[in-house]
Amino acid sequence: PWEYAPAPESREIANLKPSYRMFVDGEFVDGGGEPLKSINPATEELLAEVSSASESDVDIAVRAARRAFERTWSTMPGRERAKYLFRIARLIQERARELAVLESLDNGKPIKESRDADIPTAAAHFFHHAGWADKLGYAGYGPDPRPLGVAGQVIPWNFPLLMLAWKIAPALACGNTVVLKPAETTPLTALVFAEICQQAGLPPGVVNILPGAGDIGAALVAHPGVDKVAFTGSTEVGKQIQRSVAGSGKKLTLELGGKAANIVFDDAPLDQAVEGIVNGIFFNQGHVCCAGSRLLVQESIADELLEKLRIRVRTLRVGDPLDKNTDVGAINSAEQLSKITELAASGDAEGAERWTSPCPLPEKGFFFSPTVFSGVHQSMRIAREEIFGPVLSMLTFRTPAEAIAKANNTPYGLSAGIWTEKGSRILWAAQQLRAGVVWANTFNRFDPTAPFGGYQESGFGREGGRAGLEAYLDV
Ligand code: TXE
Repeated sequence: PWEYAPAPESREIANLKPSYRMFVDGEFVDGGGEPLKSINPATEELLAEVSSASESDVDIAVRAARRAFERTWSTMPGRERAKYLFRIARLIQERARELAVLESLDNGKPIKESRDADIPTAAAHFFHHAGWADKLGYAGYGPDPRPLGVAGQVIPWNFPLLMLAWKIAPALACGNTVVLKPAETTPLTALVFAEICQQAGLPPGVVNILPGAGDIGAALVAHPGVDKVAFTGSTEVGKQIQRSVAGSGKKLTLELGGKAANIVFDDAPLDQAVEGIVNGIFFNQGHVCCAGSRLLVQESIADELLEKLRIRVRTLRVGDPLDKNTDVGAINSAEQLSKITELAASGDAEGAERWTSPCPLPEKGFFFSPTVFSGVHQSMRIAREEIFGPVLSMLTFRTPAEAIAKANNTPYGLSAGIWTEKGSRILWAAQQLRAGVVWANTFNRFDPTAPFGGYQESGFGREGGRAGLEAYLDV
């Protein structure tokens, strides 16, 4: 086993403090809620105490955001707003190492992912939207699209800083102000982002960060001073939020769960497909809303592909998130670990064949072995429910039409993948698949210029690109 031996300097690099405060109206202040304890999921050690908001803090923050909207941010020319966004992007780059280590400590994700994916993509999001701030008249929404007002934003724990960037960058570019609630298990990088806002000289109240649990998220989205609600998280909470804002006139976007199909045809380049399958389900421990959690393989190549896949998964190193060679880090919380364990057990009970990676797991911390289920049928829970962990369910198909029918047999519709040499089949499948994103001969690729979002119970609205601006403009 790779023993977890956190380099003492990791806390220093992350500039970890024993306690963090919430950020309201340009100041770090104590909240009226019960403080949160942020745990390192790889060691179960306490990282920091984080002051959390009460309902009256939500009110104070929304009022601060309203004042900032009316007095400074919405009346400022777009080219001036752009300068702040560029500054924020540059500061994320300058503090990238600190942010990456802190993200891995707080979330459990491998450092190579926070270093190469989360933090640079968050910076890219601010660069991209800085470029829009003075060009909104060319976005295709008329010459003078207006901001909506105060955005109440609630984000999950799987990509803490990146989800913040997806939410805050477009909101600010369009002239809105923000009150954002990070997830209760991963508030730390959001509070470093608040420092970055101060460093960038952002006017007070434009960005407010309120750590707290679900009740604070509920109070935020229900607050009458909020004009726009943006949520990423579970489908269950998304439905509650949709009910809560119904009839209020608030604009709403929801980015919820998924159960994506990754479809491999018999003419696919198999070694390349194996890399895409592994990346599709084991990236970020499978805590990815668009994870390729259902592998659909053409029957004639199923045995060969499964063998290649097992050989590849054997090489994945599971363990210390701060080790640069780690491929699969820690599960974010004990709750998520028990959800994954329970769903995987249902796969055994329903007759699927479980194969797990032989890589030993660290003794402490929340870890789950990379797992591949074969012999999976569509009726099984592991084929229908979002597991949100490193668990792949393999099904087979005979014809392209059957592949599409199985891929679409889900209440979700966030993403899909297709592996084939045939360009015509890619175009056909992309039209047939009910998914917001379809990747061809690749998986889990993100870019701020590309709109991301779902169909059906995966939510509605798009984030990124020109389409993403629509959520923050009165067009
Ligand atoms: O999600 P929640 P959880 C899925 C995934 C996972 C499951 C449960 O399947 O296993 O959801 O995760 C805040 N009003 N996804 O329990 O509860 C909460 O504080 C307003 C998919 O963590 O939805 C947090 O900030 N806000 C997903 C955020 O919502 C509320 C990412 C997400 O937490 C609230 C995460 C309420 N009533 C989980 N209750 C994705 N789409 O990527 C909670 N929150």
